[in-house]
Amino acid sequence: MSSFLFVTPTWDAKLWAAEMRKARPGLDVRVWPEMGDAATIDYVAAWLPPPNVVKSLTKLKVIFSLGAGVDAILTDPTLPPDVPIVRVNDPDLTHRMSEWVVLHCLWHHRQQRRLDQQQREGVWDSFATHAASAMTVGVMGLGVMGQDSAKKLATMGFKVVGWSRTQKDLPGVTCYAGAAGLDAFLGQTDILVSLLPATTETDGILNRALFRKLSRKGPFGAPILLNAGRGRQQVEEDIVAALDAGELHAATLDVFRKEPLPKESPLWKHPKVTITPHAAADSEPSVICAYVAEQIADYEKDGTLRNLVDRRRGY
Ligand code: NDP
Ligand code: OXD
Repeated sequence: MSSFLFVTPTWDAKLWAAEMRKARPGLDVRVWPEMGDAATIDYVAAWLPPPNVVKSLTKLKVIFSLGAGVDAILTDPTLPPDVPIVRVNDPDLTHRMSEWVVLHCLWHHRQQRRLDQQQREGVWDSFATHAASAMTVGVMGLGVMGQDSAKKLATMGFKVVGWSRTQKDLPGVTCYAGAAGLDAFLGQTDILVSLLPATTETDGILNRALFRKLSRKGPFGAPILLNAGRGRQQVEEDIVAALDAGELHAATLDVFRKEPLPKESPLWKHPKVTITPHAAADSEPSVICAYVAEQIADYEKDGTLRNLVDRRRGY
């Protein structure tokens, strides 16, 4: 019988363990810190593991990230270097993210904040609106999440451009890649959506200098920012300053440098900011456990693992 350990100090690991037992009956599922003999554990699923815990599992075969993002695992400096890391790539998570992206693009495009204000004030003003095709949405990160969002945004009628590390070819999406393609991508973008992973290269990429390169030809005269990638990508003081200076029209932020977002952050009460609490794409325990169970079954059959993390790239 194989053994499996959850190491999730900030999540409800007992709930996850119950789902894992349902997904793979017969698996010996344990929850850190009550892990028994560390040398008997074959698999670990982790989110923000404390240092030396994963390292202590001397017979470990696979590390599973409980999220699509792996920064919460790679921050452990004591991680054993040779154990493969598998991340989540599941349609349920992807579709949830696309819902968030499409919702917030439409929310800004259809000026819902203004309509809510009008309702509060009892004002009937059917102001002129514009077609989705008047806006270009620029998706940073054309991986699993970015590609699905880009496709759905194009279906809604938005013009869509995308940017990634390596060149992509996607129907209906003009694709740019790398440092050489960044300015051309930004220059067309009226709504910037970040679905990038947190890496040393993407740290702080959403800053004021970048915002100044975005298009000002859209219907609102200034660009809109959406970030559901990771908070480390955004310079929060720059977002506030750019909004106050009219260099950004509005922002929807799901991720923050510090989570939960501290009470004193000016983002909470900023009139041009919409906040969601790292909930763009919720990890549904039953779905993620079924995905992990399937990977274990394939691995135990013939050694196959899918959606492996490239540690050097950082995602
Ligand atoms: P993928 O690994 O499939 O895609 C990442 C994309 O980012 C790839 O297209 C990659 O380019 C691109 N990229 C990485 N580094 C750079 C760079 N330096 N310059 C340009 N492009 C770059 O990840 P997913 O789509 O599955 O997920 C993306 C991120 O979304 C996760 O890492 C996580 O941080 C976040 N996330 C947030 C959630 C939330 O609820 N807020 C939920 C789930 C995920 P290339 O294809 O060329 O390698
Ligand atoms: C993820 C997340 O990476 O929930 O899956 O942020």
